[in-house]
Amino acid sequence: ARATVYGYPRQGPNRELKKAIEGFWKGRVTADDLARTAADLRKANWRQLAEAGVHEVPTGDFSYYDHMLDASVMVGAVPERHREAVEADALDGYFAMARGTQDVAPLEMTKWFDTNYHYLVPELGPDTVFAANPVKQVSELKEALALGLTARPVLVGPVTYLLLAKPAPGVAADFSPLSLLEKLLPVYAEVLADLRATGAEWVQLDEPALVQDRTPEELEAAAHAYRELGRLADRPKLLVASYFDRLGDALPVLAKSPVEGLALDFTESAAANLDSIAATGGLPGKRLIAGVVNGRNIWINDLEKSLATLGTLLGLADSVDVAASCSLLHVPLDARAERDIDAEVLRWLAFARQKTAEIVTLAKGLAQGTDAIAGQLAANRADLASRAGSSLTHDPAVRARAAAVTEADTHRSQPYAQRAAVQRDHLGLPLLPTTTIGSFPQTTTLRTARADLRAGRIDTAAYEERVKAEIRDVLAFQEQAGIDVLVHGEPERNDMVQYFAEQLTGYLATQHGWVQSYGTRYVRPPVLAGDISRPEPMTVRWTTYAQSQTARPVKGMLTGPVTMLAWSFVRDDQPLGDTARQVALALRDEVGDLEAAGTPVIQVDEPALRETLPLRATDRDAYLAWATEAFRLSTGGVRPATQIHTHMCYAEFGDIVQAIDDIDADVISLEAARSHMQVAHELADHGYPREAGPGVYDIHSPRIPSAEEATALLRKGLEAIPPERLWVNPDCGLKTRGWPETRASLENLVAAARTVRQELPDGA
Ligand code: THG
Ligand code: ZN
Repeated sequence: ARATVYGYPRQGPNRELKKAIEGFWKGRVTADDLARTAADLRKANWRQLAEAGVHEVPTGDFSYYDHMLDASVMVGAVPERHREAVEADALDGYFAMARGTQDVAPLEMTKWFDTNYHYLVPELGPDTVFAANPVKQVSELKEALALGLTARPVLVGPVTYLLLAKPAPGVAADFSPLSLLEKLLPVYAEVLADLRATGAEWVQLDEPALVQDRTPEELEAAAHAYRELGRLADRPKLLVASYFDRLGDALPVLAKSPVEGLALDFTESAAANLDSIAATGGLPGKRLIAGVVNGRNIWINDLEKSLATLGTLLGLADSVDVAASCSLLHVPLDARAERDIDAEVLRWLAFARQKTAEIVTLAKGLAQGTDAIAGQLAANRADLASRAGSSLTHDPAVRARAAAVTEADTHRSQPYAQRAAVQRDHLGLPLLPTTTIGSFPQTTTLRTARADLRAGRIDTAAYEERVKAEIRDVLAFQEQAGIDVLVHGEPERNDMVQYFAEQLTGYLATQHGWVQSYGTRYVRPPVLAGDISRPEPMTVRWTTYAQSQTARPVKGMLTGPVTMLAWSFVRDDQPLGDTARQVALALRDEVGDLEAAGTPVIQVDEPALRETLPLRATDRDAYLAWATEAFRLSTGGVRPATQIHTHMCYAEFGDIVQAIDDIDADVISLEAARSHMQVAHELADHGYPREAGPGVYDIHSPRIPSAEEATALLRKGLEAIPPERLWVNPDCGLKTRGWPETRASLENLVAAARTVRQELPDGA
């Protein structure tokens, strides 16, 4: 048995890659210096893997921005609008595709399966002409071979590449990129031949799209693709990798194909994948790579359990190698870099470096027997016992409270129609009330103040004075602009998950735990490590301070339980629904305290509700059941007069309209400006009975929408949602925007609301 990985964090121990690329964009780093930094990082990663005992290192997984974008470049799928830039300069053209330029839009970005990584969506059409461009893959393979290592190039597989693509602008929406398979395969054949010629014995083709529900036609396309690639005379051995879920119906397809190896996820889907392998009569003659170490969470492996799985697999394939379930791109680099995490708790955590060591240990145990790894097994057993027995992971009070939750706790005391009338009287808002999503621009003054506080240059009192001054400014602007429901602007928050994680018991924050979100942007997901409780109110001071400064209603702002889970590393020792319930109860306390302090409107944001939807349709109902229950539990305890808002973004909502209904929020604001109010119609078609604010200002762009534009969008919104139930708001929070465009845009938004109010029959 050999140890291997599919991919490694790209950024470097101090995010050197981010700094070099952003420096290049600003003209402060030359293309040569960027290339040197990148090559040094790749070399350091390979050395680290090899020294840890990995037998076969990945190449081609590295990226300046995104591996799907790299795949588009490799097959020559450059959109028409970027061709000039790419021909003028390959690197500038690459970044033009990623980020756009003054004149051309970038490729669209979307989430990579159910991870927090985002990829750039290939744009294809019937006229797309593919052409092989293997230079990046070939040169990175040469670099690794030059170090004397055994290396396996990793490519996005042709089927996944096409299944994740979308019709280019101007191409019919029903165009199926998969229809291009016949044209794409010769390009892959050429790349494979070049990699073989360069010295690759094996090449890995990643096909994670095959773990999603696939039609018989799509499975036939996969069978065809690997029959054709298998038939090539001049090629390396092929390893088809799947991850993030079970292969299901795709497993027999790949098992019967001529590829020499398969890689499967044996973490959460171990039982299902084992059954499928047994049901197809094993994988005789094939190399199996068993992903037994979770590649997308940060807990140490249960080595004995993994060895048992590996032992079962031994008889089912020609050879069994050990890996993480997916690329280690999705976890931070090194847990040993953390200085603020308790030493006992640190032993429960495995980031990329620690996972690599686990993979090597398991491969050794499988090859030489458990005696060869007796020391590691004993240490692992002790660390697992420490975690299982810790008071952090088992707080009896939290558990008792979660167990005592009743059905009634998850429902408002009055049905929507009744409480809506109470809220109308209580709030006295005009028709088409205006509001914002929550955050206002995070000024440099604020960031400086936070840095000064951390560095001890100012004390807490001085910092809080600056936050209060900012709140006063934000309120004064909103009053002057004529906004109806105000927010305090969230100047005290760094990140909408981290801010709460830092204040909840049971949650750990990391110092260096960066994970790539997209391009050069990284997040540090906090760790849901133990039972969650709220030692004291988290937001009440700021919200009540804001309310004390204005006569208009101020909205309290919280992050919902599902998003807290989605943007954190979650516990693997209890069902997600249990963790969600604990977080929901902590939030319920906060909601109750806000209400008691006189907050008339409370918003609980769930931007991630759609993104955590399971990949397989059969798993979705169970997810939506606990997710919607957690939201209702966090908000269900308030009086009828208290208005609960929520906000969702980053997603197409069509397939979760029922869940949006089931969370029973009184008002929802949604991203809609770019989809021209389509979401308003989706809600209306569903018969959504509550109030909604489809965004009329696209905050993802520095463009200022004119009052006329916002007016037109509102009129469109009114075609779907009646005036008693339509709110007027931007698409999303304003923290990434500057003040000048925020000011102008919100003034236009209020003007639009006033214009459209006048057009209403009763001239409100
Ligand atoms: N918070 C968290 N997770 C998220 C988002 C978030 N996941 C989904 C989505 N939003 C991802 N979007 C972004 C947007 C900006 C940045 C990262 C992810 C970003 N990061 C800074 C950087 O890399 O320079 C670092 C931020 C920091 O210092 O914490 O700009 O909103 N949790
Ligand atoms: Zn948003």
